Amino acid sequence: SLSSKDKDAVKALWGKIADKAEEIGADALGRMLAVYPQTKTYFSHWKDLSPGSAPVNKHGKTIMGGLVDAVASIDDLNAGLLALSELHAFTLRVDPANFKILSHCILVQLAVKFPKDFTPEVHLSYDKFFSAVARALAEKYR
Ligand code: HNI
Repeated sequence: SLSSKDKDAVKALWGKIADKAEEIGADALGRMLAVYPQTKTYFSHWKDLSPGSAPVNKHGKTIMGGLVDAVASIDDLNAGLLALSELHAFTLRVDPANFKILSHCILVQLAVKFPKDFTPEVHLSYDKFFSAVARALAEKYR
């Protein structure tokens, strides 16, 4: 689980991420859809699923908003992400394996956008954070 050092590292870089959240979310989501085409099935009601399209950019921003809530509730992710977990489990029926895939795509963006800040230590803390977010999002599947 996340140590207080991990939480501090996540919060410290989050300030910078927030400034570029739209860009990061859009790129990560566009990459997920392009590189892991099985993830497209959940978004088949969108007109255009290609990277940079309007719905991809808009939903990238939405996902980052979900992560803003996650950072805010980092001390109790299960409670903070309860509604989102219910949505993804019962309504959207997203295979939880895909949480890892999207998390990875976001990590790539952090590494690219913040090469100096994204030290091995910060990388590890963010990796743990995304694992905890994925666990919390999958909580309602059990
Ligand atoms: Ni996800 C909707 C956050 C992973 C498929 N998703 C949302 C919303 C948020 C959100 C916020 C909007 C909720 C609302 O309308 O109240 N999703 C997150 C976060 C992660 C994540 C924080 C992981 C880091 N979602 C995924 C994954 C998939 C996914 C991995 C599928 C591969 N999400 C969806 C779909 C919707 C969605 C589908 C509805 C989109 C729409 O516009 O119809």
